[in-house]
Amino acid sequence: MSTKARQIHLVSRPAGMPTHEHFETVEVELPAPGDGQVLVKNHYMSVDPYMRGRMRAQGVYAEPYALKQPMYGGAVGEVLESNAAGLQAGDIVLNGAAWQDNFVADASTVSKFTPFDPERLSLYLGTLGMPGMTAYVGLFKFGEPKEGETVFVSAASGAVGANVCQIAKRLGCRVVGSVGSDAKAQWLLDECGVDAVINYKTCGDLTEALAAAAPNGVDVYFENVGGEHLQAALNVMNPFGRIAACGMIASYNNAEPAPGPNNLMLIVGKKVRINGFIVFDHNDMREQFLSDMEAWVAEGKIKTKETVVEGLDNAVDAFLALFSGDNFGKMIVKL
Ligand code: NAP
Ligand code: FER
Repeated sequence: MSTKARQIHLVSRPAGMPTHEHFETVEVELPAPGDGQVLVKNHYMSVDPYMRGRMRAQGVYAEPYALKQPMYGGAVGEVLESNAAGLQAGDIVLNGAAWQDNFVADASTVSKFTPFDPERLSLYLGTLGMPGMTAYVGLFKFGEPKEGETVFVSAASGAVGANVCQIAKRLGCRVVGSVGSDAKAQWLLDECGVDAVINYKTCGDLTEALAAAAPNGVDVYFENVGGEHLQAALNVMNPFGRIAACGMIASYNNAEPAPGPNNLMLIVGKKVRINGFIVFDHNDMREQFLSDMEAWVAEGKIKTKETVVEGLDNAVDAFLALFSGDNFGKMIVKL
């Protein structure tokens, strides 16, 4: 029996903010799974900021998306048919075949897992998946916060940021977040125990707002945004501060490079350490991450927030929402 699949392809490379013209929905007929292959139906797919980088012709770390091919990324699905040892219909698998509702692939490209709560599969694309692990790796390996220190987090209510804030609180840090809406700020204060939150859209001068929110200075900056946020963080940073450079989303859609922060020399006098990192290089921490985070989520010690958009037809809009802040918490597409 053949199965149809719908896929979203990148058809041209955007220079600035992508629009629907850069994407196309394509229907294909899938072959029956061959030897060692599985047919999978995706239940949830992730949209993530890094996907914008893969739409460029030149990637730094990763291969660019090929034109007129399905894009890819994290997804959680269910095996419908298996021709592979160790997998059977009904198994839940993490896979890299986002932007498609159904797909056939070698069994080695999917990983079967046992969700801690089968009703909350999408958590494995957020707090219990790549973004949660990014928060964990970035904070522990590169931020190295100590009890009593101040941690500043930009895009603080997002998929990565909300986990950084809450892990840092668990470590006994003072946590200051920056977000783009009052509702996001209130959630961090009320539900996540964050000490102070700045709405960067309404706060006026960001350095002044940060200095007021972090009266003892900033010891660790978890960088998700770049630009003015990096400039303000450097201004308020304490000597021997650490910057975990996770991303700089404010610049991802720039057609031309934006001017840099004007105060980078502060890195020298303040002896600041800046560490860029990519989560995929740190699988050595995966087991520890999953056992800690599953326990913290199950015990309600880490709060999770998702924006769930329905249907593959809305996946492009879900992706674009990441750049206008229309997501609150992890952006998920339910297929
Ligand atoms: P997210 O925070 O869930 O969503 C993106 C958020 O960024 C938006 O909701 C918006 O929140 C904020 N934002 C967008 N444009 C902005 C701008 N111009 N200025 C300030 N804020 C802006 O996304 P995420 O998945 O957690 O990713 C967060 C960061 O981590 C990104 O930089 C991403 O590239 C990076 N990342 C890195 C790795 C790695 O391995 N290094 C892995 C995963 C993610 P507001 O409403 O608060 O503005
Ligand atoms: C991300 C932003 C950038 C990310 C990866 C990158 C996994 C990689 C950048 C590069 O290769 O230059 O959110 O997440």
